[in-house]
Formats: sequence, structure tokens, C-alpha cells
Amino acid sequence: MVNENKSIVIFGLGHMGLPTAALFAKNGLKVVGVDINKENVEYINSGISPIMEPGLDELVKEAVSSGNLSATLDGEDAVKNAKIMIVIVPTPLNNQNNADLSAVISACRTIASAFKKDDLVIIESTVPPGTCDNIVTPLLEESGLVAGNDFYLACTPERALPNNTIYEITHNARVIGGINQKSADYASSLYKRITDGEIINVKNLITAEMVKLMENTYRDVNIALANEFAKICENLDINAIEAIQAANHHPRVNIHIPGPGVGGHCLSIDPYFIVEMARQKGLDAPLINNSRKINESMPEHVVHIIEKGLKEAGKTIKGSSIGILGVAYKGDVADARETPAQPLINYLNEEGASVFVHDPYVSPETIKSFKGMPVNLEDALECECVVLITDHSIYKELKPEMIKNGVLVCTRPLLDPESFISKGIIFKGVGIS
Ligand code: SAJ
Repeated sequence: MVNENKSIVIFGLGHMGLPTAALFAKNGLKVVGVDINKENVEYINSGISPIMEPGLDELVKEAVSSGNLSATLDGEDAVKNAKIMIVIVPTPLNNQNNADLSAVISACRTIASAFKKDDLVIIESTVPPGTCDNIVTPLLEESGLVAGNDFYLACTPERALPNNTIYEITHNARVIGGINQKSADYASSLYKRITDGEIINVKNLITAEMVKLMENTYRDVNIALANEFAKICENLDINAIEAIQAANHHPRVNIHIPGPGVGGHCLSIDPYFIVEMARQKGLDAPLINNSRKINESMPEHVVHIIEKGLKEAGKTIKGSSIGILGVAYKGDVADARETPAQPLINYLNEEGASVFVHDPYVSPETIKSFKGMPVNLEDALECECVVLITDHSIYKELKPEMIKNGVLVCTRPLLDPESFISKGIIFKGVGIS
């Protein structure tokens, strides 16, 4: 059913859209990517990936030089010449913790203005359950075409892990729901071009939307449990990491890892999409809500740990220099969206500390926008308290003699506490008493 000569249009050339576009192009389809960022469109057209992701540079270069991938700002024109439209634009939270669907709505309006009978529209963006039925379908039907009769509509939320995106897009199982079976089958035949993973057909659009949210909410709730265990263990003289690792030897237990909080554009946002829709049905989703609160409380909790560590050294946060290691939301990525480091830096500034930040991946501009002072690793380690926030691999190499002022707070299980304590370092951490 997939026509080689007609192009696929992909709305959104970000962390998921660009790899997806490049993979379809590599697999022989003509792909036109649409984005509102002129600079990124220019980069892509010259064969350069503006997104940092292992393997993506080469993939984009190859796809563009083969002539199969191009990028444009003009969505309407792209849609006129295509048969398939995929929407992978961001869906952030607004100030009321509800989904901001403006990018999805804008893409659908553009599609509706130019698509044709028998075209296929696919939503990959993460959206609250019911969005495809209640928002996308009516918008597309403004064209006069009827969903399921005149055009195909499917939903297959992206589920690949940043830093392993290309492998996961091409190997993970893919969940697909359609407005009808024909739409689901059409979308399945398309994704078979780029994935060896199993295609899981679910009953309808809303089920596909919900599957994605359940996955990220499962992780968020699990991490909240780990963080709650960690806080309790800190007061019971138990090393929470040791206890969790031992518990995970049980064949049916998989407790996640406690840390400074949950960042990124997925786990810290998606649970709210379920809460939003539950609320509309008169339900209040207490477990999901409380898990969010627990994870959002972690940066403040880390401030208390820092306070404890400095107190043992006879110091206070006020007037101390604090060296933060890592502001990316997780290890070995350059992405600092929703990072717990940002509220942490705010609290420390409010308490009167001087906050110095090292991150090998995140730009000095981003660090400055968080009100931290960008420094090199050596300078960060000179601070009165060193605080490891992000599990970047390079921080595994930290040794006791590198901590110049003797206080280290470790919020990730990257370092062995004993090897520091035995050398006289005041070692505190999430889940460590
Ligand atoms: N984190 C912990 N403890 C853990 C695991 C993670 O504190 O045990 C923190 C991380 O440090 C990070 C945050 O949680 O701040 C999220 O990291 P992550 O690695 O769990 O997930 P993301 O946000 O990078 O990607 C997730 C993935 N979802 C699942 O694994 C279920 C990915 O597959 C999705 O495609 C992505 O969300 C998305 O786009 O929704």
C-alpha cells in the first residue's frame, strides 16, 4: 500500500521526528520534513543534524545526499505532494499542568488545508487519551473529507529512548491503533519498513494513546517509590541502593533508581495527561498525582542533604560555594529540559550559595539561564561542597583526592560511598544516611 513515488511528510524534526524521517528515507521512501525552526531546516538540508543523538549525524547526511530527505518550512506545499503525513511535534505542559496541544493542532490544520482523498495521517506525538478522536479528527474533517471513509487515520506514539533512539525505533515493539482496521493495517505496513520490532495492533486510537502514557507513568510511579524508600532509608541508616539492588534479585521485583528528581520531556509530563483526562471524568488519580509530587520534591530534598553535609564540615549553605556536576536531565545526554538541576540551583541561590556548574554536554548559555555559573570540572571540584546530579559516565572516574574541600553529595548510584568515606570525605547522598 505504501507508494514509493509519493513522499511522506513528517511534521516536527526534533529528537524523534528527525531520526524517524531519516530512517524512512534510508529505507527508500521520499521524505519531506516540516519544521518551524528555519535554522534547523537549513542545517538538515545541508546534511547536518541539529539534534545530538548517537548515529544521527551519519544517518541524516546519508539520507540527504541520497536525495530522499529534505526539510522545509512550507507544510502546505509538502502535504500537496504526499500520501502520508506523520505528526511528531512536541506536546508540553501549560501552566495548569494540562497538555499544550497547539503544535499538534497547527500541524493538523496545515494537513487539513492540503491533504487529499485516501491519504494517511499518523499521530506520533504523545497526547492525552481522546485527542485523536476529539481534536485531531474534527480538525482534519474541516477539509470536508471524512475520517475512516475518505482518509486513513492512525496513532502510534513514539516510544524510543533518547541516546538510543535509532536502535529503539528500529527494534522496539510498535503499538498502532487506527480509526478503523484499514487505517491500522496501512500504518503497520509503513512502519514495517523501518522496524524489526513486533507491531502490536490495539483496538482503537485512544488505546494507543493510553499505552504510551501508561508506560511513562509506570516509570514515574516506580521512581517515586524508589525515592520514598530512599528518604526513609536515609533515616534508618540503610543504604537504599544496596537494599534496592538486593530486592531486585527477586524475580518479580524491579524497583527503579532513586535520584535528584525526574526530568526530560516525558516522565515528568505524561502522567499529567492521564490526570487531566481522569479529572474530566470526575476521577482524581491519587497515586499518579502523589508520585509526581514525590519526584518534584526531590530537588528540595537534595538541598537538605547538602545542608547536612556542609553542617558536618562546620559550614552552612549561605556563603558556601557549591559545585554542581551535571545539569542534563539524565546521563550522557545534552538535553536539560525539565531537569531537576534547575529548581535545585534556584533553591541554592535563594539560600545564599554561590553555584558553579560543570556539564560536558549542556551549553554555558543554558547553564547561565538556570542561574548557575558554568565552570570546568577542576573548578567545580574546588567548591566547598560538590554535588553530583547527572549520571554522566565521566563522573564515574571521580576519586576522593579530587574532592578538594572534603564534602561530596552524590544523588545517583555512580560512586562507592565507602571508598570516599574511608579517605575522610564527608559523603552524603540520596538514599545514603
Ligand atoms: N530516572 C530516575 N530513576 C530511574 C530511571 C530514570 O530517577 O530509575 C530519571 C532520569 O534520570 C531522568 C528521568 O527519570 O531524569 C527520565 O529518564 P528515562 O530514562 O526513564 O526516560 P526518558 O524520559 O529519557 O524516555 C522515556 C522512555 N520511556 C520509557 O522507558 C517507558 C522512552 O522510551 C520514551 O520514548 C520517552 O520517555 C518518551 O518520549 O516518552
